Amino acid sequence: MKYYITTPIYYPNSNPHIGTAYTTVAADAIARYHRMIGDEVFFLTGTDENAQKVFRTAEAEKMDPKVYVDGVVEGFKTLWKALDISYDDFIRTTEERHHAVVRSIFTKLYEQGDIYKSEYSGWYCTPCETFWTENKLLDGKCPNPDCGRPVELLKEESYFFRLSKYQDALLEHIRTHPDFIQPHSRRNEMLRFIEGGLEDLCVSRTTFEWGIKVPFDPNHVVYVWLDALINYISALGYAEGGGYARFWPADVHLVGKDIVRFHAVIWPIILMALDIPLPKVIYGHGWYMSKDGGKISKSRGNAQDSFELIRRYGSDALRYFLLREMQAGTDGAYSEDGIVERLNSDLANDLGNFISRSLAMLVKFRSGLTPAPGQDCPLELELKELSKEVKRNTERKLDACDPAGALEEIWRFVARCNKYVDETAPWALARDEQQKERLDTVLYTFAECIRILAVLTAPFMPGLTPRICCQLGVEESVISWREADQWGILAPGLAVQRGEPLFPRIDISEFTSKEEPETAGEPEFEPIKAEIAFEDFAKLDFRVARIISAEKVEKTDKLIKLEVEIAGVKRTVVSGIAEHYAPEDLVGQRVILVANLKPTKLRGITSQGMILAASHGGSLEILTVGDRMPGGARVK
Ligand code: ME8
Repeated sequence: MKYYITTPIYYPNSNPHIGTAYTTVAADAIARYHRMIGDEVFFLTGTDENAQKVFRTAEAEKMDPKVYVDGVVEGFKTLWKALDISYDDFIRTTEERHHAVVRSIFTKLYEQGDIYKSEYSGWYCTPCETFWTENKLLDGKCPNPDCGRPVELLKEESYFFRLSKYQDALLEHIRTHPDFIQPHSRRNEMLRFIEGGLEDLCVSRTTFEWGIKVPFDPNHVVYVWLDALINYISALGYAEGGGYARFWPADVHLVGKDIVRFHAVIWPIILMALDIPLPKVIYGHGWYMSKDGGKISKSRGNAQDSFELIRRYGSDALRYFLLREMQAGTDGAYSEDGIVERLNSDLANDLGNFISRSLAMLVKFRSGLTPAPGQDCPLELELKELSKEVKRNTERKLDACDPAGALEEIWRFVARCNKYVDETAPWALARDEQQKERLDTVLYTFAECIRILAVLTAPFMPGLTPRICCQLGVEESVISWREADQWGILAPGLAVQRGEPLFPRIDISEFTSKEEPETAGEPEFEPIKAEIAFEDFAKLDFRVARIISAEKVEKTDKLIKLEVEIAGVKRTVVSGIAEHYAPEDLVGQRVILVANLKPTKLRGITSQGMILAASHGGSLEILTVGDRMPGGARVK
């Protein structure tokens, strides 16, 4: 079977955050599950770069827009790597492969009369990249409940797309395909919206040049949503590409509830007009909300740095939290305390503890070798029954794009495993020679439960699988979804080992404590150097430099190679900060660079400048400025 799943392509006008991470991690878990059941999977993500708001942000940063988006896109890719996202393709809408498809589709729709030229007179919300008619505005502002920002008046010649012509066909499709828009509450919203009547959509702009030019009328650039939605087929090489023939239609477009309307109205109508099949499912999940009830978003400034969260809790625990806390059909509550709570209770207490105590007993009572089991008793039969039920339900939940529901099921099995340990009390069996065979059965069952848990958790926490396999003394090839409810898979005689705790408990105050550390043995300050003349100081040129990428210099402990941007120009700088910063924590930071220092070679790399850092008593902190300052700004 083939399986094609997509995330939205995100605007690279700011770095990714926990919200964008949620959709990507959820799509990743579903894609991984489908690979495990043997499907041929295509998992697509990417960035939506031709938006006016992206252009405006670059302009505000005084940067060439392409240089700007290149830097932000690197940040997306670095985060996806840190979160173990297994995408098969990353499409950028500035790529020619995408432009060519958009141009040909726009021309085709024009030639067949579905796009026509007229004049647009109305309002536009740039943050939402949405056209609004006067009567839809709320107090003269954007009516989107998450936005409410000022709109701009537009009066320009534009091309229009005949949405109205396809209104009835779309309604018919939604009514006859009950699973097309999910969850069903969103389907009902969409039906009501379409029944209210569709107006033709303005699909070109003339007041700026950033974007894809209309091929037969280059004063116009294609409206960003028309352009963006086409990514789902341009990435497959539409219309001739083998990927298109193999994978279209998509099985699921996973999106946030904010953009269901674009996917459930504009996208199907484009496809209908092109006479190609519609995607099978558009799933609109809820939002992660902060404690104060606002949506987590870059513009609200309430998004925590995802790299820092990964550094603190690990990619698996962050993935687990994100997937577990967003219940189907509702919004999810985001807080760092919430991550710690899930980590300490579900991961450390329930899962980690079961694995570590059962392995400890295998080590203690059977010298770490899995015994051959004897006869099953009702307790084992009950576990076996439950494993079948849990596997079935997990599959059902993942088919319904509900990773939280799937994890809830899996944790029913975790809870049962812990109860099994208490009920069988192996420590008591070990004291009775008559119970040797019973103890063998119980200990073997422990090992099988651990294997089953390694299988079931693999799509959600891919970093955990090899760690469990290592403790269990098996190759990763033993991780087979088909065998998640089969028993007797592990050969007796495996050498298990009790390794590091899989999820050490975390004390949140470690990260939130404001208390100063003990002051005993204060380090000494370096003496101040000899005076210099102002003219000497004035020779130094300090600039804000935005870090685009960072990587450790191979075979060194201290050096990091940075790519920085100053006034739209890239430079390489080698800095001795590797003992204090992980490379991924540096991307996106705006540091202070001594910009006119003579280049020097470090480990064969030419370093063009030096970044400033404060250091005292063995700790070091780089000097940074906030994002109001573009790369290239003078520091005096
Ligand atoms: O809308 N909680 O891009 P975008 C959960 N480029 N998910 C969230 C979230 C939150 N607080 N915040 C964002 C666009 N998301 C267009 C898409 S597709 C052809 C074009 C996720 O960068 C969620 O998936 O604004 C949402 O739909 C998406 O990020 C919006 O990303």
